[in-house]
Amino acid sequence: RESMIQLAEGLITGTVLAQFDQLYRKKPGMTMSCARLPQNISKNRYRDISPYDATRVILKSNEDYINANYINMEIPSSSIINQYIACQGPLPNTCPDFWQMTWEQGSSMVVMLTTQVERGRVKCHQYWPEPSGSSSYGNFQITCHSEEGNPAYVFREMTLTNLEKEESRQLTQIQYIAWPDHGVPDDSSDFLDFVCLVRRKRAGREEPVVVHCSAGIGRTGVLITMETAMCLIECNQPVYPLDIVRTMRDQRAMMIQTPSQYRFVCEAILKVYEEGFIKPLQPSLHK
Ligand code: PTR
Ligand code: PTR
Repeated sequence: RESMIQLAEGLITGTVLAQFDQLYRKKPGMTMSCARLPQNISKNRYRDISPYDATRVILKSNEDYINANYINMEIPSSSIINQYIACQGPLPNTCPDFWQMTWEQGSSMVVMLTTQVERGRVKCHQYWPEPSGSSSYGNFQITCHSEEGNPAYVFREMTLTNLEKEESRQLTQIQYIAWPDHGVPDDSSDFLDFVCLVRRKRAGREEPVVVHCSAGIGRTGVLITMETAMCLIECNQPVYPLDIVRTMRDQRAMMIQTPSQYRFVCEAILKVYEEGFIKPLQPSLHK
């Protein structure tokens, strides 16, 4: 309750945004050398977005590089640690790496927060086949069984097969489509519904959820912040959004890109707290 009053006041007086502006975008002392190796340059979508060496996801092959970081968000006074892999939207030449990572990390859920093309610019390569189709990406075959959705998001059910091991896994991909990069979602209720969906789908899974947008920092950071805040509210813990952002940036640089994204997520957190948005999941816990 205290932390929520602080947040509400901070939004009015502007201190919330001022603190966000002052926070480091990259944790001091963290290196990002692997991203700059000559053989890895073509595997980065953006020149200015690199993963920390210390927390990067390492592929189990000679060419072990992918632009992705582990992000672990611990919920104090509970046994919950929400695990994520935050990564860039796959490029044509990194689709096999993306599926290899997803396979090796045991993930069965991919959250996508971009569309393939925004304002005429390619933001993410389509790394899956059309519904009822199959495609191969290196050692992996993906079959897409179904696709359904509404104007805000799309659900796809897929099978991921490791062709070498002849093993398969079911995988769900949820794509949020109403959210341009550097911007905020068109509608905060749709967005909160979407985050609740991610939470429900995650329930009972230990493995990291793979989250990506185009660069894997702005929108990905907003989603992880929101899910973390929802968890904290459910567990009756104080919510300090700036601490959440710092914890994320200690694991992947630049998480949450713009002040307006930060403001959006802070307002959404207040909305969840005040309106009990997550009631269907955990009735009366935060009353
Ligand atoms: N620093 C960015 C760049 O590398 O060009 C600037 C940029 C701005 C990049 C916006 C992409 C942007 O997305 P869009 O043009 O689709 O808004
Ligand atoms: N060079 C780009 C820029 O600074 O605009 C990199 C970039 C692109 C950063 C997209 C963030 C972006 O948004 P998101 O992480 O939400 O895809």
